[in-house]
Amino acid sequence: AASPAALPIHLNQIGFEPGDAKIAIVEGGAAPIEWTLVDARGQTVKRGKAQVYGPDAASGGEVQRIDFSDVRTPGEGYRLVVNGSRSDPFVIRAGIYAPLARDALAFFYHQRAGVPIEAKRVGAKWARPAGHPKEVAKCFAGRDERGVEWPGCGYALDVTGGWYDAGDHGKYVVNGGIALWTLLNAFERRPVAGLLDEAKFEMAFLLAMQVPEGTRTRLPTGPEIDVGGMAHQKVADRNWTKLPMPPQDDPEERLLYPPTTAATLNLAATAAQCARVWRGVDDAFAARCRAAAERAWQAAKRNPQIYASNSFTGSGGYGDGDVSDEFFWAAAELFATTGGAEYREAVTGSPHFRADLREPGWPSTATLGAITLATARNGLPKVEIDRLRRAIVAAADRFLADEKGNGYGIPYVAKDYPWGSNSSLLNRAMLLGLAHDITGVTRYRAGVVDAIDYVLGRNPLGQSYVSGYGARPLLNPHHRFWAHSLDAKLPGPPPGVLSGGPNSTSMSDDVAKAMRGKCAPQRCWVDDVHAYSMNEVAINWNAPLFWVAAWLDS
Ligand code: 9MR
Repeated sequence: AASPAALPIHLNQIGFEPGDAKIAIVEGGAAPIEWTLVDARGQTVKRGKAQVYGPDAASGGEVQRIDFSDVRTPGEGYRLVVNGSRSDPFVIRAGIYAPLARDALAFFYHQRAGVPIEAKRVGAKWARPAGHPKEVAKCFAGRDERGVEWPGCGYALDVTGGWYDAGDHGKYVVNGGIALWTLLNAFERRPVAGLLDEAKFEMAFLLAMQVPEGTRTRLPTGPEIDVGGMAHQKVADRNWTKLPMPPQDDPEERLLYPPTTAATLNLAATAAQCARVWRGVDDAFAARCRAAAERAWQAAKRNPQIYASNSFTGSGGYGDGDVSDEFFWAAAELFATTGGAEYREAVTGSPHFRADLREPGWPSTATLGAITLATARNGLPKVEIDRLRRAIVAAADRFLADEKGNGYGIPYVAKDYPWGSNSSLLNRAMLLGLAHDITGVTRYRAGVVDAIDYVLGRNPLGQSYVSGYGARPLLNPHHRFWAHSLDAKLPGPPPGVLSGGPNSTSMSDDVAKAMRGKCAPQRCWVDDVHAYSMNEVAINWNAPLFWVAAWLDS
Protein backbone atom coordinates (compact mmCIF):
# COMPACT_ATOMS: atom_id res chain seq x y z
CA ALA A 1 0.00 0.00 0.00
CA ALA A 2 1.21 3.49 -0.73
CA SER A 3 0.04 6.89 0.42
CA PRO A 4 -1.14 9.47 -2.13
CA ALA A 5 1.51 11.91 -3.38
CA ALA A 6 2.34 14.80 -1.08
CA LEU A 7 0.79 18.21 -1.76
CA PRO A 8 2.65 21.53 -1.56
CA ILE A 9 0.59 22.68 1.46
CA HIS A 10 1.62 21.02 4.70
CA LEU A 11 -0.53 21.02 7.80
CA ASN A 12 -1.82 18.87 10.60
CA GLN A 13 -3.88 16.36 8.66
CA ILE A 14 -6.37 15.70 11.44
CA GLY A 15 -7.10 19.39 11.95
CA PHE A 16 -7.31 21.89 14.77
CA GLU A 17 -9.17 22.57 17.97
CA PRO A 18 -11.18 25.83 17.64
CA GLY A 19 -9.12 27.85 20.12
CA ASP A 20 -5.69 26.64 18.99
CA ALA A 21 -3.13 28.23 16.70
CA LYS A 22 -3.69 27.14 13.07
CA ILE A 23 -0.58 27.22 10.93
CA ALA A 24 0.14 25.68 7.54
CA ILE A 25 3.40 25.77 5.63
CA VAL A 26 3.63 26.17 1.88
CA GLU A 27 6.69 25.75 -0.29
CA GLY A 28 7.60 28.95 -2.09
CA GLY A 29 10.24 31.63 -2.68
CA ALA A 30 10.53 35.35 -2.02
CA ALA A 31 7.13 36.64 -3.20
CA PRO A 32 4.35 36.17 -0.61
CA ILE A 33 1.85 33.58 -1.83
CA GLU A 34 -1.87 34.36 -1.69
CA TRP A 35 -3.99 31.77 0.04
CA THR A 36 -7.67 31.09 0.50
CA LEU A 37 -9.38 29.04 3.19
CA VAL A 38 -12.56 27.39 1.91
CA ASP A 39 -15.23 25.42 3.74
CA ALA A 40 -16.74 22.09 2.70
CA ARG A 41 -19.07 23.83 0.21
CA GLY A 42 -16.16 25.66 -1.40
CA GLN A 43 -17.14 29.01 0.11
CA THR A 44 -14.26 31.31 0.99
CA VAL A 45 -13.86 31.68 4.73
CA LYS A 46 -10.71 33.76 4.77
CA ARG A 47 -7.97 35.00 2.45
CA GLY A 48 -4.49 36.23 3.13
CA LYS A 49 -0.87 36.41 2.10
CA ALA A 50 1.67 33.96 3.45
CA GLN A 51 4.61 35.18 5.46
CA VAL A 52 7.95 34.46 3.78
CA TYR A 53 10.47 32.51 5.83
CA GLY A 54 12.98 31.92 3.05
CA PRO A 55 15.65 29.23 2.76
CA ASP A 56 15.32 26.61 5.49
CA ALA A 57 18.20 24.28 6.34
CA ALA A 58 16.02 21.78 8.22
CA SER A 59 13.76 21.10 5.24
CA GLY A 60 16.19 22.05 2.49
CA GLY A 61 13.65 24.28 0.76
CA GLU A 62 12.13 27.75 0.80
CA VAL A 63 8.95 28.04 2.75
CA GLN A 64 6.19 30.43 3.72
CA ARG A 65 3.79 30.36 6.64
CA ILE A 66 0.00 30.63 6.54
CA ASP A 67 -1.71 31.65 9.78
CA PHE A 68 -5.48 31.32 10.11
CA SER A 69 -5.59 30.96 13.89
CA ASP A 70 -8.53 33.35 14.21
CA VAL A 71 -10.85 31.02 12.27
CA ARG A 72 -12.65 29.24 15.08
CA THR A 73 -15.90 28.06 13.53
CA PRO A 74 -16.18 24.30 13.95
CA GLY A 75 -16.60 22.42 10.71
CA GLU A 76 -15.46 19.52 8.54
CA GLY A 77 -13.95 19.61 5.10
CA TYR A 78 -12.01 22.84 5.34
CA ARG A 79 -9.22 23.21 2.77
CA LEU A 80 -6.50 25.72 2.03
CA VAL A 81 -6.01 26.69 -1.59
CA VAL A 82 -2.81 28.19 -3.00
CA ASN A 83 -2.00 28.71 -6.68
CA GLY A 84 -4.87 26.44 -7.64
CA SER A 85 -3.71 23.55 -5.53
CA ARG A 86 -5.79 22.39 -2.57
CA SER A 87 -4.71 20.98 0.76
CA ASP A 88 -6.15 17.81 2.24
CA PRO A 89 -9.48 18.45 3.95
CA PHE A 90 -9.30 19.02 7.69
CA VAL A 91 -11.62 19.70 10.60
CA ILE A 92 -11.88 22.45 13.15
CA ARG A 93 -13.45 20.80 16.17
CA ALA A 94 -13.06 20.34 19.91
CA GLY A 95 -11.84 16.98 21.16
CA ILE A 96 -9.79 15.92 18.13
CA TYR A 97 -6.95 14.56 20.29
CA ALA A 98 -9.03 12.15 22.40
CA PRO A 99 -8.91 9.26 19.89
CA LEU A 100 -5.19 9.81 19.35
CA ALA A 101 -4.51 9.62 23.09
CA ARG A 102 -6.57 6.42 23.37
CA ASP A 103 -4.85 4.75 20.42
CA ALA A 104 -1.36 5.88 21.43
CA LEU A 105 -1.93 4.16 24.79
CA ALA A 106 -3.35 1.03 23.14
CA PHE A 107 0.03 0.63 21.40
CA PHE A 108 1.42 -0.65 24.70
CA TYR A 109 -1.17 -3.40 24.89
CA HIS A 110 -0.23 -4.48 21.35
CA GLN A 111 3.41 -4.63 22.41
CA ARG A 112 2.74 -6.98 25.34
CA ALA A 113 4.86 -10.09 25.63
CA GLY A 114 3.79 -13.25 27.41
CA VAL A 115 0.02 -12.94 26.96
CA PRO A 116 -2.25 -13.36 23.94
CA ILE A 117 -3.35 -10.13 22.27
CA GLU A 118 -7.08 -10.60 22.30
CA ALA A 119 -9.49 -9.97 19.43
CA LYS A 120 -12.09 -8.69 21.84
CA ARG A 121 -9.73 -5.87 22.75
CA VAL A 122 -8.04 -5.05 19.44
CA GLY A 123 -10.13 -6.72 16.74
CA ALA A 124 -9.36 -9.95 14.89
CA LYS A 125 -6.90 -8.24 12.57
CA TRP A 126 -4.38 -7.52 15.33
CA ALA A 127 -5.03 -10.50 17.60
CA ARG A 128 -2.13 -12.92 18.04
CA PRO A 129 -1.08 -15.71 20.36
CA ALA A 130 1.21 -14.92 23.29
CA GLY A 131 4.83 -14.29 22.38
CA HIS A 132 7.43 -15.81 24.75
CA PRO A 133 4.67 -17.09 27.08
CA LYS A 134 6.95 -18.78 29.64
CA GLU A 135 10.08 -16.76 29.67
CA VAL A 136 12.41 -18.26 32.25
CA ALA A 137 15.76 -16.98 31.08
CA LYS A 138 19.33 -17.81 32.00
CA CYS A 139 22.23 -15.39 31.84
CA PHE A 140 24.37 -14.98 28.75
CA ALA A 141 27.60 -16.91 29.25
CA GLY A 142 30.50 -17.00 26.83
CA ARG A 143 32.07 -14.62 24.36
CA ASP A 144 30.46 -11.45 23.04
CA GLU A 145 31.15 -10.00 19.57
CA ARG A 146 34.47 -8.54 20.67
CA GLY A 147 35.60 -11.80 22.21
CA VAL A 148 35.09 -10.68 25.79
CA GLU A 149 34.21 -13.63 28.05
CA TRP A 150 31.15 -13.32 30.34
CA PRO A 151 30.71 -15.66 33.30
CA GLY A 152 26.92 -16.12 33.27
CA CYS A 153 25.09 -16.63 36.55
CA GLY A 154 23.82 -19.49 38.65
CA TYR A 155 20.11 -18.76 38.32
CA ALA A 156 17.29 -18.27 35.84
CA LEU A 157 14.63 -15.58 36.26
CA ASP A 158 11.00 -15.77 35.25
CA VAL A 159 10.74 -12.55 33.27
CA THR A 160 7.53 -13.35 31.41
CA GLY A 161 5.55 -10.28 30.41
CA GLY A 162 6.41 -6.62 29.87
CA TRP A 163 6.38 -4.79 26.58
CA TYR A 164 8.49 -5.57 23.54
CA ASP A 165 10.64 -2.51 23.01
CA ALA A 166 9.99 -1.81 19.40
CA GLY A 167 10.02 -3.68 16.09
CA ASP A 168 12.32 -6.21 17.74
CA HIS A 169 11.46 -8.54 20.63
CA GLY A 170 14.02 -7.27 23.12
CA LYS A 171 12.77 -6.21 26.55
CA TYR A 172 15.14 -3.60 27.89
CA VAL A 173 15.13 -2.12 31.41
CA VAL A 174 16.88 1.00 30.13
CA ASN A 175 14.14 2.37 27.90
CA GLY A 176 11.39 0.46 29.66
CA GLY A 177 12.12 2.95 32.43
CA ILE A 178 11.57 6.22 30.56
CA ALA A 179 8.57 4.81 28.69
CA LEU A 180 6.85 3.67 31.88
CA TRP A 181 7.75 6.89 33.71
CA THR A 182 6.18 8.95 30.93
CA LEU A 183 2.87 7.06 31.11
CA LEU A 184 2.82 7.25 34.91
CA ASN A 185 3.70 10.94 34.82
CA ALA A 186 0.71 11.58 32.55
CA PHE A 187 -1.37 9.71 35.12
CA GLU A 188 0.08 11.68 38.04
CA ARG A 189 -0.86 14.84 36.18
CA ARG A 190 -4.36 13.62 35.33
CA PRO A 191 -5.74 10.08 35.88
CA VAL A 192 -6.58 8.16 32.69
CA ALA A 193 -8.85 5.08 32.74
CA GLY A 194 -7.01 1.84 32.07
CA LEU A 195 -3.56 3.37 32.23
CA LEU A 196 -2.55 1.79 35.53
CA ASP A 197 -3.41 -1.71 34.26
CA GLU A 198 -1.13 -1.20 31.29
CA ALA A 199 1.63 0.39 33.37
CA LYS A 200 1.49 -2.39 35.97
CA PHE A 201 2.17 -4.93 33.24
CA GLU A 202 5.55 -3.30 32.55
CA MET A 203 6.30 -2.48 36.18
CA ALA A 204 5.89 -6.15 37.15
CA PHE A 205 8.36 -7.07 34.41
CA LEU A 206 10.92 -4.50 35.57
CA LEU A 207 10.63 -5.86 39.13
CA ALA A 208 11.25 -9.37 37.78
CA MET A 209 14.53 -8.21 36.22
CA GLN A 210 16.09 -7.54 39.64
CA VAL A 211 19.05 -9.74 40.54
CA PRO A 212 18.42 -12.00 43.57
CA GLU A 213 19.95 -10.92 46.90
CA GLY A 214 23.40 -12.23 47.67
CA THR A 215 24.37 -12.86 44.04
CA ARG A 216 28.07 -12.47 43.41
CA THR A 217 29.61 -12.28 39.97
CA ARG A 218 32.86 -11.54 38.23
CA LEU A 219 32.70 -9.02 35.41
CA PRO A 220 35.07 -9.57 32.49
CA THR A 221 37.60 -7.42 34.30
CA GLY A 222 37.96 -6.89 38.03
CA PRO A 223 37.22 -8.77 41.23
CA GLU A 224 34.11 -10.62 42.26
CA ILE A 225 31.34 -8.23 43.32
CA ASP A 226 27.91 -8.36 44.97
CA VAL A 227 25.31 -7.55 42.32
CA GLY A 228 22.22 -8.47 44.39
CA GLY A 229 19.49 -5.87 43.90
CA MET A 230 20.82 -4.65 40.54
CA ALA A 231 18.72 -5.06 37.40
CA HIS A 232 19.71 -6.94 34.27
CA GLN A 233 20.10 -4.64 31.29
CA LYS A 234 17.75 -6.69 29.12
CA VAL A 235 16.27 -10.03 28.19
CA ALA A 236 16.56 -10.61 24.47
CA ASP A 237 17.24 -12.96 21.60
CA ARG A 238 20.71 -14.46 21.22
CA ASN A 239 20.68 -13.55 17.52
CA TRP A 240 18.74 -11.03 15.46
CA THR A 241 15.67 -12.56 13.85
CA LYS A 242 14.61 -11.86 10.30
CA LEU A 243 11.57 -9.86 9.21
CA PRO A 244 8.70 -10.67 9.43
CA MET A 245 8.68 -12.66 12.66
CA PRO A 246 5.48 -12.79 14.70
CA PRO A 247 6.69 -13.07 18.32
CA GLN A 248 5.09 -16.49 18.86
CA ASP A 249 7.31 -17.86 16.06
CA ASP A 250 10.62 -16.50 17.42
CA PRO A 251 13.04 -19.47 17.29
CA GLU A 252 15.88 -17.80 19.16
CA GLU A 253 17.12 -18.53 22.64
CA ARG A 254 16.17 -15.82 25.13
CA LEU A 255 18.87 -14.68 27.54
CA LEU A 256 19.39 -12.27 30.40
CA TYR A 257 22.25 -9.86 29.78
CA PRO A 258 24.51 -8.59 32.57
CA PRO A 259 23.21 -6.19 35.20
CA THR A 260 24.15 -2.53 34.75
CA THR A 261 24.07 0.55 36.92
CA ALA A 262 21.81 2.36 34.44
CA ALA A 263 19.23 -0.45 34.39
CA THR A 264 19.35 -0.61 38.19
CA LEU A 265 18.63 3.11 38.45
CA ASN A 266 15.82 2.87 35.87
CA LEU A 267 14.29 0.25 38.15
CA ALA A 268 14.88 2.37 41.27
CA ALA A 269 13.26 5.43 39.67
CA THR A 270 10.18 3.74 38.24
CA ALA A 271 9.62 1.50 41.28
CA ALA A 272 9.76 4.60 43.51
CA GLN A 273 7.25 6.30 41.22
CA CYS A 274 5.15 3.11 41.37
CA ALA A 275 5.16 3.21 45.19
CA ARG A 276 3.71 6.73 45.00
CA VAL A 277 1.14 6.06 42.29
CA TRP A 278 -0.24 2.76 43.64
CA ARG A 279 -0.37 3.95 47.25
CA GLY A 280 -4.06 3.75 48.18
CA VAL A 281 -4.82 1.89 44.93
CA ASP A 282 -2.95 -1.36 45.60
CA ASP A 283 -0.96 -0.93 48.79
CA ALA A 284 0.72 -4.32 48.60
CA PHE A 285 2.04 -3.56 45.10
CA ALA A 286 3.13 -0.10 46.22
CA ALA A 287 5.04 -1.61 49.16
CA ARG A 288 6.69 -4.18 46.90
CA CYS A 289 7.75 -1.40 44.54
CA ARG A 290 9.15 0.71 47.37
CA ALA A 291 11.25 -2.15 48.74
CA ALA A 292 12.58 -2.98 45.26
CA ALA A 293 13.39 0.68 44.61
CA GLU A 294 15.36 1.07 47.83
CA ARG A 295 17.25 -2.17 47.23
CA ALA A 296 18.06 -1.09 43.69
CA TRP A 297 19.33 2.27 44.94
CA GLN A 298 21.69 0.61 47.42
CA ALA A 299 22.89 -1.80 44.74
CA ALA A 300 23.61 1.06 42.33
CA LYS A 301 25.56 2.89 45.00
CA ARG A 302 27.62 -0.24 45.63
CA ASN A 303 28.26 -0.64 41.89
CA PRO A 304 28.10 2.88 40.44
CA GLN A 305 30.02 2.33 37.22
CA ILE A 306 28.86 -0.86 35.58
CA TYR A 307 28.06 0.15 32.03
CA ALA A 308 26.20 -1.80 29.36
CA SER A 309 28.26 -3.46 26.67
CA ASN A 310 27.06 -2.78 23.13
CA SER A 311 28.86 -5.92 21.98
CA PHE A 312 26.12 -8.51 22.20
CA THR A 313 24.39 -9.44 19.00
CA GLY A 314 20.65 -10.06 18.70
CA SER A 315 19.39 -6.93 20.43
CA GLY A 316 20.00 -3.22 20.89
CA GLY A 317 22.63 -1.93 23.29
CA TYR A 318 21.16 1.06 25.10
CA GLY A 319 24.69 1.58 26.41
CA ASP A 320 25.30 4.81 28.31
CA GLY A 321 28.62 5.85 29.79
CA ASP A 322 27.28 8.61 32.04
CA VAL A 323 24.83 7.58 34.74
CA SER A 324 24.98 10.76 36.84
CA ASP A 325 21.58 11.70 35.39
CA GLU A 326 20.11 8.28 36.21
CA PHE A 327 21.39 8.68 39.80
CA PHE A 328 19.69 12.08 40.00
CA TRP A 329 16.45 10.76 38.52
CA ALA A 330 16.29 7.78 40.89
CA ALA A 331 17.15 9.94 43.90
CA ALA A 332 14.42 12.43 42.93
CA GLU A 333 11.77 9.72 42.63
CA LEU A 334 12.85 8.08 45.88
CA PHE A 335 12.89 11.42 47.68
CA ALA A 336 9.45 12.40 46.40
CA THR A 337 8.09 9.04 47.52
CA THR A 338 9.87 8.50 50.84
CA GLY A 339 11.28 11.86 51.93
CA GLY A 340 14.44 10.01 52.98
CA ALA A 341 17.45 12.13 53.97
CA GLU A 342 19.86 10.05 51.89
CA TYR A 343 17.83 10.72 48.76
CA ARG A 344 17.52 14.41 49.55
CA GLU A 345 21.31 14.65 49.78
CA ALA A 346 21.75 12.78 46.51
CA VAL A 347 19.29 15.18 44.85
CA THR A 348 20.67 18.44 46.19
CA GLY A 349 24.29 17.33 45.79
CA SER A 350 23.85 16.36 42.13
CA PRO A 351 25.17 18.62 39.36
CA HIS A 352 21.81 18.01 37.65
CA PHE A 353 19.85 19.69 40.44
CA ARG A 354 20.67 23.20 39.25
CA ALA A 355 21.41 22.49 35.61
CA ASP A 356 19.38 23.74 32.64
CA LEU A 357 16.78 21.23 31.50
CA ARG A 358 16.80 19.66 28.08
CA GLU A 359 14.36 17.26 26.48
CA PRO A 360 14.70 13.87 28.12
CA GLY A 361 15.67 10.71 26.28
CA TRP A 362 16.66 7.19 27.30
CA PRO A 363 20.32 8.19 27.87
CA SER A 364 19.49 11.55 29.51
CA THR A 365 16.94 11.21 32.26
CA ALA A 366 17.76 14.10 34.62
CA THR A 367 14.77 16.09 33.36
CA LEU A 368 12.43 13.30 34.48
CA GLY A 369 13.64 13.75 38.05
CA ALA A 370 13.37 17.53 37.81
CA ILE A 371 9.78 17.25 36.55
CA THR A 372 8.84 15.01 39.47
CA LEU A 373 10.43 17.38 41.99
CA ALA A 374 8.70 20.36 40.37
CA THR A 375 5.24 18.82 40.13
CA ALA A 376 4.76 15.93 42.60
CA ARG A 377 4.27 16.76 46.27
CA ASN A 378 7.64 16.46 48.03
CA GLY A 379 9.64 17.78 50.96
CA LEU A 380 11.92 20.27 49.17
CA PRO A 381 11.62 23.87 50.37
CA LYS A 382 9.21 25.98 48.34
CA VAL A 383 12.00 28.16 46.96
CA GLU A 384 13.66 25.11 45.43
CA ILE A 385 10.42 23.81 43.95
CA ASP A 386 9.71 27.26 42.49
CA ARG A 387 13.21 27.36 41.02
CA LEU A 388 12.69 23.96 39.35
CA ARG A 389 9.37 25.16 37.96
CA ARG A 390 11.14 28.18 36.51
CA ALA A 391 13.71 25.84 34.98
CA ILE A 392 10.92 24.03 33.14
CA VAL A 393 9.55 27.34 31.87
CA ALA A 394 13.06 28.46 30.86
CA ALA A 395 13.54 25.27 28.84
CA ALA A 396 10.16 25.85 27.19
CA ASP A 397 11.23 29.42 26.33
CA ARG A 398 14.37 28.10 24.64
CA PHE A 399 12.27 25.64 22.63
CA LEU A 400 9.92 28.44 21.54
CA ALA A 401 12.94 30.52 20.50
CA ASP A 402 14.00 27.56 18.33
CA GLU A 403 10.77 27.93 16.35
CA LYS A 404 12.31 30.97 14.67
CA GLY A 405 15.28 28.89 13.56
CA ASN A 406 13.42 26.57 11.21
CA GLY A 407 10.95 27.09 8.41
CA TYR A 408 8.25 24.75 9.66
CA GLY A 409 8.19 26.62 12.95
CA ILE A 410 8.65 23.65 15.26
CA PRO A 411 10.13 23.95 18.77
CA TYR A 412 13.18 21.95 17.78
CA VAL A 413 16.43 22.84 16.07
CA ALA A 414 19.34 20.50 15.44
CA LYS A 415 21.98 20.57 12.76
CA ASP A 416 21.29 16.91 12.25
CA TYR A 417 18.21 14.97 13.27
CA PRO A 418 18.91 12.06 15.65
CA TRP A 419 17.52 8.52 15.66
CA GLY A 420 13.95 8.85 16.96
CA SER A 421 13.81 12.60 16.24
CA ASN A 422 10.02 12.61 16.52
CA SER A 423 10.42 11.63 20.17
CA SER A 424 12.95 14.42 20.78
CA LEU A 425 10.35 16.87 19.50
CA LEU A 426 7.50 15.33 21.50
CA ASN A 427 9.59 15.26 24.67
CA ARG A 428 10.11 18.99 24.16
CA ALA A 429 6.35 19.31 23.71
CA MET A 430 5.89 17.62 27.09
CA LEU A 431 8.02 20.34 28.71
CA LEU A 432 6.04 22.99 26.83
CA GLY A 433 2.85 21.44 28.18
CA LEU A 434 4.22 21.54 31.70
CA ALA A 435 5.27 25.18 31.22
CA HIS A 436 1.67 25.90 30.25
CA ASP A 437 0.43 24.06 33.35
CA ILE A 438 2.78 26.19 35.48
CA THR A 439 2.16 29.59 33.89
CA GLY A 440 -1.18 29.35 32.06
CA VAL A 441 0.42 31.32 29.20
CA THR A 442 -1.12 30.50 25.80
CA ARG A 443 2.07 30.53 23.75
CA TYR A 444 3.26 27.35 25.46
CA ARG A 445 0.15 25.52 24.29
CA ALA A 446 0.75 26.92 20.81
CA GLY A 447 4.23 25.36 21.00
CA VAL A 448 2.74 21.97 21.85
CA VAL A 449 0.40 22.35 18.87
CA ASP A 450 3.36 23.23 16.63
CA ALA A 451 4.99 19.94 17.64
CA ILE A 452 1.91 17.74 17.12
CA ASP A 453 1.19 19.56 13.84
CA TYR A 454 4.63 18.53 12.56
CA VAL A 455 4.13 14.91 13.62
CA LEU A 456 0.71 14.82 11.92
CA GLY A 457 1.73 16.34 8.59
CA ARG A 458 3.16 19.86 8.87
CA ASN A 459 6.53 18.73 7.60
CA PRO A 460 8.30 18.83 4.23
CA LEU A 461 7.29 15.26 3.37
CA GLY A 462 3.63 16.06 4.04
CA GLN A 463 3.66 12.88 6.05
CA SER A 464 1.66 11.94 9.11
CA TYR A 465 4.13 9.93 11.16
CA VAL A 466 1.25 8.29 13.02
CA SER A 467 -0.57 5.25 11.64
CA GLY A 468 -4.30 5.65 11.14
CA TYR A 469 -4.21 9.43 11.41
CA GLY A 470 -4.29 11.84 8.50
CA ALA A 471 -4.49 11.63 4.72
CA ARG A 472 -0.93 10.24 4.43
CA PRO A 473 -0.46 8.12 7.55
CA LEU A 474 2.45 5.89 8.47
CA LEU A 475 1.84 2.52 6.79
CA ASN A 476 5.00 0.42 6.92
CA PRO A 477 6.89 0.78 10.19
CA HIS A 478 9.82 -1.47 10.96
CA HIS A 479 8.01 -4.12 13.01
CA ARG A 480 8.22 -7.91 13.03
CA PHE A 481 4.46 -8.45 13.27
CA TRP A 482 2.88 -5.40 11.57
CA ALA A 483 4.73 -6.22 8.38
CA HIS A 484 1.92 -6.47 5.81
CA SER A 485 4.18 -5.21 3.04
CA LEU A 486 6.25 -8.40 3.45
CA ASP A 487 3.46 -10.91 4.10
CA ALA A 488 -0.14 -10.21 3.12
CA LYS A 489 -1.36 -12.45 5.97
CA LEU A 490 0.06 -10.04 8.54
CA PRO A 491 -1.64 -6.79 9.55
CA GLY A 492 -0.26 -3.32 9.11
CA PRO A 493 0.17 -1.13 12.17
CA PRO A 494 -2.87 -0.46 14.35
CA PRO A 495 -3.86 3.21 14.63
CA GLY A 496 -1.87 5.48 16.93
CA VAL A 497 1.65 4.16 16.30
CA LEU A 498 4.45 6.72 15.89
CA SER A 499 7.42 6.33 13.54
CA GLY A 500 10.82 7.33 14.97
CA GLY A 501 11.02 9.88 12.18
CA PRO A 502 13.76 11.56 10.16
CA ASN A 503 17.29 10.53 11.08
CA SER A 504 20.24 12.30 9.46
CA THR A 505 22.74 11.31 12.15
CA SER A 506 23.07 7.54 12.27
CA MET A 507 21.66 6.27 9.01
CA SER A 508 22.60 2.67 9.62
CA ASP A 509 20.07 0.50 7.77
CA ASP A 510 20.50 -0.16 4.04
CA VAL A 511 17.61 2.09 3.00
CA ALA A 512 19.04 4.97 5.03
CA LYS A 513 22.61 4.33 3.87
CA ALA A 514 21.54 4.94 0.28
CA MET A 515 20.13 8.34 1.33
CA ARG A 516 23.16 9.52 3.30
CA GLY A 517 24.28 13.03 2.40
CA LYS A 518 21.39 13.41 -0.03
CA CYS A 519 18.60 14.60 2.25
CA ALA A 520 17.96 17.66 4.38
CA PRO A 521 17.46 16.57 8.01
CA GLN A 522 13.64 16.65 7.93
CA ARG A 523 13.62 14.66 4.68
CA CYS A 524 15.83 11.75 5.78
CA TRP A 525 12.93 9.37 6.14
CA VAL A 526 11.00 6.85 4.10
CA ASP A 527 8.00 4.69 4.94
CA ASP A 528 9.84 1.39 4.45
CA VAL A 529 9.60 -1.64 6.72
CA HIS A 530 13.35 -2.25 6.36
CA ALA A 531 14.35 1.29 7.36
CA TYR A 532 14.88 0.58 11.05
CA SER A 533 17.01 3.64 11.74
CA MET A 534 14.29 5.96 10.38
CA ASN A 535 10.99 4.12 10.56
CA GLU A 536 10.91 1.90 13.62
CA VAL A 537 8.39 2.26 16.44
CA ALA A 538 9.38 2.17 20.11
CA ILE A 539 7.82 2.35 23.57
CA ASN A 540 9.88 5.43 24.49
CA TRP A 541 8.53 7.21 21.39
CA ASN A 542 4.87 6.30 21.69
CA ALA A 543 4.94 7.30 25.37
CA PRO A 544 5.48 11.03 24.69
CA LEU A 545 2.99 10.80 21.81
CA PHE A 546 0.46 9.59 24.37
CA TRP A 547 1.53 12.20 26.95
CA VAL A 548 1.19 15.05 24.46
CA ALA A 549 -2.12 13.85 22.95
CA ALA A 550 -3.59 13.37 26.43
CA TRP A 551 -2.33 16.79 27.45
CA LEU A 552 -3.81 18.48 24.37
CA ASP A 553 -7.08 16.72 25.11
CA SER A 554 -7.11 17.98 28.69
O1 9MR B 1 16.43 4.67 20.27
C1 9MR B 1 17.73 4.13 20.17
C2 9MR B 1 18.64 5.18 19.57
O2 9MR B 1 18.76 6.29 20.43
C3 9MR B 1 20.00 4.56 19.28
O3 9MR B 1 20.79 5.52 18.58
C4 9MR B 1 19.83 3.29 18.45
C5 9MR B 1 21.16 2.61 18.13
O4 9MR B 1 21.78 2.15 19.27
O5 9MR B 1 19.00 2.37 19.14
C6 9MR B 1 17.71 2.85 19.36
O6 9MR B 1 16.99 1.92 20.08
C7 9MR B 1 16.64 0.70 19.44
C8 9MR B 1 17.10 -0.42 20.36
O7 9MR B 1 18.49 -0.45 20.44
C9 9MR B 1 16.54 -1.78 19.96
N1 9MR B 1 15.12 -1.75 19.79
C10 9MR B 1 14.69 -0.73 18.84
C11 9MR B 1 15.13 0.65 19.30
C12 9MR B 1 14.59 1.73 18.38
O8 9MR B 1 15.17 1.71 17.12
